[in-house]
Amino acid sequence: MDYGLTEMQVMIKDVCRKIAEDKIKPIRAHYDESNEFPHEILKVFADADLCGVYIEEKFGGMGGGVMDLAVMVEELSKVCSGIALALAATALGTFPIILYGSEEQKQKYLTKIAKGESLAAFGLTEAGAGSDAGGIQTTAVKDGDYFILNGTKQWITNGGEADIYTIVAKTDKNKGSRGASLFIVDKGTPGFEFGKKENKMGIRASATRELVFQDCRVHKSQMLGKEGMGFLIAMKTLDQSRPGVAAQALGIAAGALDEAVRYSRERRQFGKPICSFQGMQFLLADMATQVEAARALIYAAARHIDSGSKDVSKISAMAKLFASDTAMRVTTDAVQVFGGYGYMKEYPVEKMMRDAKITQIYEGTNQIQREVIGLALIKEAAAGKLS
Ligand code: COS
Repeated sequence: MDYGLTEMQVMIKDVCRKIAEDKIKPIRAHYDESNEFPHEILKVFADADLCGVYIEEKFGGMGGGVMDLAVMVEELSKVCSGIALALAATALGTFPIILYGSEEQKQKYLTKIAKGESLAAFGLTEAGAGSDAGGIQTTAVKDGDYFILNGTKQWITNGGEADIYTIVAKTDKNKGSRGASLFIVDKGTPGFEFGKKENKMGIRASATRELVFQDCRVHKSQMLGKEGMGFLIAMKTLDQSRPGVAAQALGIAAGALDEAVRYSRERRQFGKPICSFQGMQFLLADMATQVEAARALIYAAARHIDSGSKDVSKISAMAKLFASDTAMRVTTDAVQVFGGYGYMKEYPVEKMMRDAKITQIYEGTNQIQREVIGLALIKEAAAGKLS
């Protein structure tokens, strides 16, 4: 189907498909089993110029946007969303710099990310602050030209592997969400250590780790935007990044659909391929329809964001909500198509089902996405806007 992709997006898709088939497929089961980070693939991504598809050309990127990122993440996630996440989570950690970085900050950090020299990570979540992002307890107390960070961030994707961390911390505990600020913290800064590495259900090739700040001194030049803007920057970052999670979910669903269709043509029961049974055809038809609907919504959301519109929260949340629910349904059905074999680790669909689950949870649970959508609808109605 023609999705109206630009020449560059077609090229990104082709390059990613080749990398996914030739380089990722042979190693995905190993990294899923071992729970190790796939360092070997990072050079492949860098050599293919994939690390900067969404970064401005003047900082060494390809000059693309959220749509280009979505195309890349979808294609890589068809084969392994855990490995693809090294790039997708870097985008999440990089968006605050793209959105609010000074020219100097962009020059210093975006160039390294675009070249593939550094991964990035975003540090918002804490043990007691997940959906309630405004409830973070990490503090950044001013001390002359420095801020002193104390606190622990939890479940940080690329934690330990990234060199660049965008961290949300409270600079004024009395001001609620307006008392948060955002800092770029380099790996190796004294007082910044890594804690527990998580042992997860899915996306096991991705590193998920605690970030521990103990009297960590960060120069004021590392602040993004102005003091007190941290929560706003975090929310705007999530508006940009959620279509990326949606694309990851779409890739997982599309990958599972491909596996299911292929298997249904090979597997014979009652003397014929199982795809010749109408029950199987209906199941595959529903899976394929949901995948196309998710793709249409994600591409619409990504293109809307890239158009420069300020009004992006609702469509971004819709894309993430719909695509991640689709991924869960489609991967569950793919396991069903494989029957008993689908439940076994020799076949890829059980991994896809495990990987799909996180997309309903991270970067805002789907309950939070519904809240964002619902509030936007009410605001639009109050402003007299009709759908
Ligand atoms: N864009 C711009 N501004 C936004 C915004 C957005 N997307 N979302 C909220 N804001 C603003 C609000 O307009 C409000 O501004 P004022 O102080 O001027 O009124 C301020 O931010 C606080 O917003 P709100 O009162 O809605 O904050 P809540 O604490 O109720 O939280 C939700 C809102 C639940 C939407 C937010 O906490 C959230 O997104 N949580 C999920 C976090 C998440 O995704 N975590 C996953 C980990 S990150 S990988």
